[in-house]
Amino acid sequence: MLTERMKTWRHVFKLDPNRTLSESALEKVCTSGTDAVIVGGTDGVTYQNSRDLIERVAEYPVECVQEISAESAVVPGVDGYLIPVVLNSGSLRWVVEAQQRAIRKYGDWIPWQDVAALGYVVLNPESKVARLTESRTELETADLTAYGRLAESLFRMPALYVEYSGVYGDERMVRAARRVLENARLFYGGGISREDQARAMGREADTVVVGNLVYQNPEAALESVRWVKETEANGVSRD
Ligand code: 1GP
Repeated sequence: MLTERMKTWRHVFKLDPNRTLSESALEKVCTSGTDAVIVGGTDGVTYQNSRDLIERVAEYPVECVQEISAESAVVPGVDGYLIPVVLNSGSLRWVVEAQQRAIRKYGDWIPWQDVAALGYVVLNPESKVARLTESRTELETADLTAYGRLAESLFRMPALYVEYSGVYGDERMVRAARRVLENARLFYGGGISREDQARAMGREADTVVVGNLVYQNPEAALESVRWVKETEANGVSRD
């Protein structure tokens, strides 16, 4: 089950099919000791560029999952599929509509044991994903914790994803989400470029997602695996 395997993810890379990565950089990413590679992005994602990247990642022993942002880009035979549900979107399209359309199209072939929903809360108003999904990013900690409880206890989602895509986020927000989650996994992603950031979010989140850094500073991106994995998550002291 993908939801079971996700419980072992401490550090993951997110690779964008719409960006170029050399073979040697890809090899280093895939053999870095990261727990999984997520293939997905916000714009310019097509079936062709997704399949190309997934096939390249599949050459390595690392788990590869596709995050579905467009139903037309779904690649069969991947280890798993992550389905974003943008909880603070201003449009139903990103909460249930796109998902319903995709299930209507692929329903009979979906390997549900390898599918997991990610309950996103998008918090960087300048990010492409925030603009696309019309996310309501002006949130207080109480708003975020309510989304966390909604994701975990009402929708029974396996993960809450605190998404600051492109900028380093507010540690207080991530810590607040941490306190209310008991079963759902807490993903953090956004702007990690330095050791102190990787360790700080590694303390709050169960799973740390590193994206842009792979393209901006590949050596630091590789180091981020160790920074996160050496850090103990605060998960045990939830109150
Ligand atoms: C993006 O959360 C991921 O969806 C990672 O963010 O690209 O800013 O590292 P960055």
